[in-house]
Amino acid sequence: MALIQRVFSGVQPTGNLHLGNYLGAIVNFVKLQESHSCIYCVVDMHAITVWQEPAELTRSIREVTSAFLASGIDPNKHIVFNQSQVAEHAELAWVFNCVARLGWLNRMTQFKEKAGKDRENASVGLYAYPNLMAADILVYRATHVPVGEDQKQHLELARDIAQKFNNDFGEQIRNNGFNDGLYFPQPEPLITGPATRVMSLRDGTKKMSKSDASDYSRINLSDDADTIAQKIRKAKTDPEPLPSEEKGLETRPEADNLVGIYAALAGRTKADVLKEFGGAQFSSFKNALVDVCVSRLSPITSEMKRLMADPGHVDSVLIDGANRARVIAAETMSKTKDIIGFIHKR
Ligand code: AQP
Repeated sequence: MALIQRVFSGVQPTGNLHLGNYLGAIVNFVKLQESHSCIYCVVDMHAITVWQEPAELTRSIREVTSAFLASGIDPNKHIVFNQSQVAEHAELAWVFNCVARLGWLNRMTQFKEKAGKDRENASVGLYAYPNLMAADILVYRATHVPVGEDQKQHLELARDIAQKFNNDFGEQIRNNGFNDGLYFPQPEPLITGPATRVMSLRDGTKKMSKSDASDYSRINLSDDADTIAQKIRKAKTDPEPLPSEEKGLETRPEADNLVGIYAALAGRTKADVLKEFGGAQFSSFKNALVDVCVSRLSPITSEMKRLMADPGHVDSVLIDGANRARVIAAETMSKTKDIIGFIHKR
């Protein structure tokens, strides 16, 4: 049985959707629509691994969906839905809880960072998060996963889980018609573009993140032009003018980050941007960065606003997408049950 080249990726509805999520993930989601069959998911079950105010969670699910649509994801040609509507994600995640090894999860750096010193008080869900992520991808037997750099380790774990499942159940997989013994594919991470790791505007060594306490650390997709301008003007820099070549950015994380953001937004390379701005002071470069950022983001922000004012429409997109996703997920789960040896209604 040939595998379809299928893309899956998700974004958590945890508020403060930012430029890093947009450049590191959503821009690539949009591009991949031309070449692949794509499934884009608002991963609300991942969101609740840390506390979410219920009303705020509902709003954030609609906000991420609106960002997908406003950025150019086509929910008719592809699938857009929220994870909790397709129960098979949780079902397969349980199977993977029994495939993945504790030692594998103990190595996950994101859990260590997020649980911090108060590890005993972290939810079990936060710890098992990578197994659910593997299930999200593999319940569609997806082959390609566009993500930012920070998700690389979780993707490797998903590949290990797929491989162990295929090894553990090799005989049953063959008996179920998969002659090569490969039921789950090894999903390939797609970490592409000049902004796979957008850094904080306040500290060029820290990732731009939804949970950073300072709103000045990130540009939110909901920020208006004045707010964007203010945040970029206040962004941390160093006293030197911009270098003319990329190697001059090596020890200057803030300069590197701003040049990378400019390049990604303008669809240019960093080298090309430095050819134009090499020798310039940050004040003039920041003005140009404000212009490109506002012109690129403001149509998205205003379309998001329009969509957010029509929650009935957004919800109907999610329900329709979930109905189509469920068909694929149910088929995978049914075969998975056959392979494991569970009795179930076909
Ligand atoms: N700074 C970033 N640069 C590039 N890509 C990024 N992504 C996140 N931050 C950056 C990518 O965005 C996609 C969706 O991320 P997510 O919502 O699933 O969760 P996250 O990685 O936990 O996002 P944050 O903003 O970093 O949240 P917190 O503060 O909770 O840790 C993913 O593809 C991710 O790689």
